[in-house]
Amino acid sequence: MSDCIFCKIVNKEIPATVVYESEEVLVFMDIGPIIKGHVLVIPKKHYDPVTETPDEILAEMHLTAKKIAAAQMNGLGADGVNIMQNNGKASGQEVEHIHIHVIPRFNNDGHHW
Ligand code: DGP
Repeated sequence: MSDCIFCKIVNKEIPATVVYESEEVLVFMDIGPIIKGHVLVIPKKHYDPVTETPDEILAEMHLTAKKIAAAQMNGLGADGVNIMQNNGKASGQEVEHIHIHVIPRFNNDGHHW
């Protein structure tokens, strides 16, 4: 989609700090991290919301989120990880290109939802 900010990141029309990439998905640092290390997993192809996203894409996104979570816990030393995905303005979704937030959490990091 031409006016989608995440499609622009996929197409390298705007910069992002990419940390992982496969044929189907891209993982990059969130521009406004809740905690240092907060990343987003997106499909390279535009889908939204979750109910319109093919099962195989959701599977790849979630398996990628699992890999990132392992890296955050084993590499970054996170004590826990939030994995979340918003759908619709009522849920807090701002960017209408499906994405999974993967957020490392640390004991007493001070963040409360
Ligand atoms: P959500 O509220 O679930 O739609 O989350 C959207 C996230 O996308 C939010 O945490 C901030 C992030 N974001 C928005 N615009 C950009 C951008 O241009 N670059 C990057 N890296 N992240 C962005």
